[in-house]
Amino acid sequence: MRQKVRLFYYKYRCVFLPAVILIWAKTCFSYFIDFDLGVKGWYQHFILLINPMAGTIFLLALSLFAKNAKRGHRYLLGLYILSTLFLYANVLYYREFTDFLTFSTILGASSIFVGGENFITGTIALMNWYDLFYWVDVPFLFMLLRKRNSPLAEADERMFFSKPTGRKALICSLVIFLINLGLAEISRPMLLTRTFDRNYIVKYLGIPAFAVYDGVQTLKSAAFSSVPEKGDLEEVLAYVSGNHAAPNRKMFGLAKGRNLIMIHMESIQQFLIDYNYTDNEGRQWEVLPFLNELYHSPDSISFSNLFTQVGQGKSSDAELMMETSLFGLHRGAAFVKNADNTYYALPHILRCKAGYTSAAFHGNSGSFWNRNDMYQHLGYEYFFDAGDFMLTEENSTEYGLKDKLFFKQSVRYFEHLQQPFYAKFITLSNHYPFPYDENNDSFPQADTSDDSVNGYFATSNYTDQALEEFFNYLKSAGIYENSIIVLYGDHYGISDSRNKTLAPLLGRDEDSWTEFDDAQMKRVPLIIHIPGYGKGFESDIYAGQIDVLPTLLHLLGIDTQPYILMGQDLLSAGKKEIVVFRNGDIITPDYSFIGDNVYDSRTGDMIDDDNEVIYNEMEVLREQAKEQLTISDLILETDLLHYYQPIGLTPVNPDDFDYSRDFQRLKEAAYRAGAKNTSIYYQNNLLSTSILYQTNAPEQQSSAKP
Ligand code: GP9
Ligand code: MN
Repeated sequence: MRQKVRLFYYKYRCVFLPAVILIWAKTCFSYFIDFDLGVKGWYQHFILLINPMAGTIFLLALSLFAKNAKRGHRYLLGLYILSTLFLYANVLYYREFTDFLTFSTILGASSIFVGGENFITGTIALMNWYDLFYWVDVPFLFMLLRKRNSPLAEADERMFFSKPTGRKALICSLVIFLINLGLAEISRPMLLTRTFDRNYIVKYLGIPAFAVYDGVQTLKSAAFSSVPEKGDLEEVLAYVSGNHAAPNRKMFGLAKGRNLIMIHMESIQQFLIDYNYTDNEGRQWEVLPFLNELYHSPDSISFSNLFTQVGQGKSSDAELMMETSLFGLHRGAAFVKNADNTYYALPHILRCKAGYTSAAFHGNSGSFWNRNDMYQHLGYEYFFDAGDFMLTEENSTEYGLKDKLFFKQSVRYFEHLQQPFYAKFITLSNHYPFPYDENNDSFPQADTSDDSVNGYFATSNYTDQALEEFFNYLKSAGIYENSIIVLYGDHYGISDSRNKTLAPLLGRDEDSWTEFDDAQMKRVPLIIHIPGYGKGFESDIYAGQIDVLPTLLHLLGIDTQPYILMGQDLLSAGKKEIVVFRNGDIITPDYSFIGDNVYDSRTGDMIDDDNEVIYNEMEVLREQAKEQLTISDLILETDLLHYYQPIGLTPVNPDDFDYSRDFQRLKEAAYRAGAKNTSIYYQNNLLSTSILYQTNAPEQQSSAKP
């Protein structure tokens, strides 16, 4: 027997097989350590273990076709490093986004990672010490392949690096893939045709197969994305009119004619509302004292069950939903992929229907998420980005100007807007990895094993302080009373993979934490603050960001019937209580359909899967959700709004807005208005109101560019 083994070894020793085994082992390591794929039972575990095989053999087998072993070894090493790099990039991406890399994300990366510095520091923050495991074998393989006269190299020369072996390896990978696919189909029928969730494809077929699948999908959408087919517009219009929820008469026009100030609060989650952090000495720290007061104010309509529905486009998806009532894409970001589409968005509707001036303010570079392009198409007349502010090393973070300075420096431009205006402010200090800021350390760091969880409360509190300062300014400059101020959290700060670390701080046991709990964490605050209203309330309606636009338009007295919107007015009696996530999961006040499982929304208990009545009922709702997502995708992918002009609106002309001349254009508008000038600056007798702005920011000596 020993002899036989020896003979076998001498005959088949080669570099190819250990290379395959090592990549397989690293992938399995990542499945268990880094990715949370929701694998259940021995059958799914078995599939998980075999799924990296086919793709790995296929890729590395390409090196076997080389002319000779020497060249083949070089190719093998190259492909080996490529596989490792691809796996590792997915690991890092997953740690932040709980998702896998897609071609669209990779292609759109330049707009996300402007300024290499953001990218490098953000990436380093995602690394762990045990990541060495992903790379430690590469130098060994390199050394092994350099030894040209080793027995391994000799065997490779003799029989492995040849076309017939290459062909055999490819066939072998194909057979393994078919077996893998067959086993996967048994566990999850129509895996490739039906799924909305990337997790499933990786769980059943592995990362390389997912990359191929995603590549095919991307090519398909590139090839078929141009124009709507006959009947598409009718289908969409029929859906929209069937989905329309008539406005609540008592609320319609409640804020008519007021300035609209929208505040996009980076990474603020609903669980922070009324939350106190308790430190090791037992002291309580209220994270959001100002927002809590605002949330419970009699002038506020606040929502306790409003969920973020963003996809890979994160912040930009939240903006898209808030301003167009369309969902982000299944893959990539519409802000990047569909920036040149026609939109009838909030700034444009307000301009056409009620003469509003519109401006967006953000302390990061305008190219991030391709905002400078997209905003023109959304109809923003002005966009003040990092280039319009004074950024110093001291007053900015990785993503741009710190919130307190951002609001303060914005005033210089803000006060020149003609009223009524729609102004949007996007905060950024509370962005992952929530770094400790020694200049702003009035709130303690939490004490868990994860630095980003530890910093989250302090950076959220910093944003809260910045908001309070901004509100104080609005009051002292006389803008507050005549405005409606809308604040929303854009998406999670603490990603699913970190929720278990957070659990004890929420009084929860990390071991009992489930995917249902992850879904609950997708609640974000929405506060509609109408100074002087006095009849505010907290609504517990189940809804999502997609529903905000029709709500706001109705409050501003604008009929939404002519528009193509996916959401429904949150204040309407006809609002359906269903939250649709981008991956097709749904939540209703009664049940939550997360992945393959249905949960009781009130208790979090999983419903037995032999309870056909509930499963069938939820399956029907999921189909409806899927229809809504498909309609929204169709609109974006075919640029459908280009073929539909709602009554009372003309299409946006993006070339009207030259953001490089914002300040001059503001002054030109003031000049044109003459005595009818309605800007705050004009009303303040041509004196800047900046002087009224009080901030305790230690970095405040920096000021806006003249
Ligand atoms: C930065 C910002 C962050 O400009 O809006 O976007 P996100 O990473 O949250 O999608
Ligand atoms: Mn964001």
